[in-house]
Amino acid sequence: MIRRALLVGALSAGAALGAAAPPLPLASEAWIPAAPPGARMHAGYLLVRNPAPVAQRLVAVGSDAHARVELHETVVRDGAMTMEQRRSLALPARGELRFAPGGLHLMLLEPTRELAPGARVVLRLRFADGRTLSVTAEVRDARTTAPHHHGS
Ligand SMILES: [Cu+2]
Repeated sequence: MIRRALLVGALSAGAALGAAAPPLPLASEAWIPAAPPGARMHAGYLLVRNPAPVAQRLVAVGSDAHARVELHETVVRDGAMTMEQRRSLALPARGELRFAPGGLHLMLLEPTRELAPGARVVLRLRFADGRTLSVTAEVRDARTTAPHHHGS
């Protein structure tokens, strides 16, 4: 009886270990609108998908071309468009997190090298469970790839 109980215990520990490591989220469509030379910040856009049946949480992003990265959301407050920082973002089970112009974006601050169109930047996403995911973003001329809502 004791031997059987131990075996059941070992099996459930194994199942718990498996459940703790769901498939890693997938990142794609990563791009950075080119900014004027000398710009001190860039926006970053991408799509993050979660194939797992459990929710994830994006807690930090790093860039190989910026000193720091913040998670921002563009919102309208008192009739004015403004950006708010998010400390982390929920990634629903089997859902997605879309960073796109006018909404969620990465705020890439203090570039450490010049980013002309065509340049590549490696973004590293870190999740609440400690796992990380890297994706390469291409710098693109924003005027030809996305509608610009500031006019002119
Ligand atoms: Cu921002």
